[in-house]
Amino acid sequence: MNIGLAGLPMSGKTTVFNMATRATAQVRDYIAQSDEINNGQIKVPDERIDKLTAIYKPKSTVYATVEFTDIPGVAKAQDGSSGASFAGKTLANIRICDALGLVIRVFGGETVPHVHDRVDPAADIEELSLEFVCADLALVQNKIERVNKEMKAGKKPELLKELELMEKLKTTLEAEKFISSLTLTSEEEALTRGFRFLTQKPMLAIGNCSDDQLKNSEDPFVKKFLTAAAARKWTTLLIAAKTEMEIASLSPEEESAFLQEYGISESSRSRLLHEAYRVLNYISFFTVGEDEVRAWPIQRGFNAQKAAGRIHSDIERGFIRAEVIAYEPFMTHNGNKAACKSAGQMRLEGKEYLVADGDIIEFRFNV
Ligand SMILES: Nc1nc2c(ncn2[C@@H]2O[C@H](COP(=O)(O)OP(=O)(O)OP(=O)(O)O)[C@@H](O)[C@H]2O)c(=O)[nH]1
Ligand SMILES: [Mg+2]
Repeated sequence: MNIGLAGLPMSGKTTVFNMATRATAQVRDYIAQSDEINNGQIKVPDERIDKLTAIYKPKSTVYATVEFTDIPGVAKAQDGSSGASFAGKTLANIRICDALGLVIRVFGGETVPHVHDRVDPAADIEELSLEFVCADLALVQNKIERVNKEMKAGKKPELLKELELMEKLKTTLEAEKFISSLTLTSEEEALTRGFRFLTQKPMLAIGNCSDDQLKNSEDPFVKKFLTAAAARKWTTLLIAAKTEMEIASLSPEEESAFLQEYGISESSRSRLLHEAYRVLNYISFFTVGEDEVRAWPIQRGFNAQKAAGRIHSDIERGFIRAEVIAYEPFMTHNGNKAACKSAGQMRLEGKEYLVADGDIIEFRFNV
């Protein structure tokens, strides 16, 4: 799962990236035209995995991971306009991500330049949204033209369906609404998949603010950010990225001591990861054993066979059944499978079983 950090230049994307991944990528203090992309993997903290590890003492423990991509806010420079509209390359980089963390500037502009020489989170959100809408609209219009051409060569019912869908998307986008605001049938959903529409992606709006703003819910910029993001129905997260980036350079022990001292229960990194997981509608199932305790991230709604495919395509192909124990009873029996089984807590599930968050699973398969 890949989360793209996108936003206007100088909104703090690289700072958020460093904070999230404990990396030390170069942040900037001037508006530049660079297309350097940063990538980083980060494990998703999960105390259930910690507890399972304590029981099994396995040779290795594997947490679920999330990949962050820091996409620079490269503007269209060629036409000399002062607008921050994205270059095609930036859009292409955003398009390949599974979800977007939109980094919106909420912090002040005294020392750090802003592309438009102002700090206005609501206007930035509108600018970004419009940018995404226009990019998707261009794809839709293109597709409509192509389908129309094909229809001339011979009407086909499936083309008609596609055309109807594209017209629906066009109307939505022309009203500056996101494709994600539409309720699509699973057939329509499948038809849109290949396009990787920007306005169809799960979005998390990250308001990058100062320490003071973080503590002050009455701050006008914070309010503006929250209102504008709510109007778009986005999940929001306020982060003081610069401070958090500095904290992220501490060792994990120093970090937790620091957080405790400041009365912060959860670091922003961990909040960011949890929110990302939620926005993406991801859950984890677990496999346990003396060799390995491991979390496997899957989208909610995966059936047992599809979930098996996360581990190996052979297990998916040769799927026979899944032995499933829910997390809670598993822990009540101290992680003892035999005890769970005799207590009637182990279920034998078939291919179509919908995997639940925290399921401990052992797959039986034959290839
Ligand atoms: N005061 C303050 N400054 C910040 C904050 N976050 C980032 N900055 C500063 O803003 C400048 C730009 O930060 P970056 O993280 O490089 O911004 P970016 O969005 O990656 O910029 P581009 O890659 O050029 O699009 C740097 O000088 C940061 O130190 C913040 O929360 N508060
Ligand atoms: Mg950057």
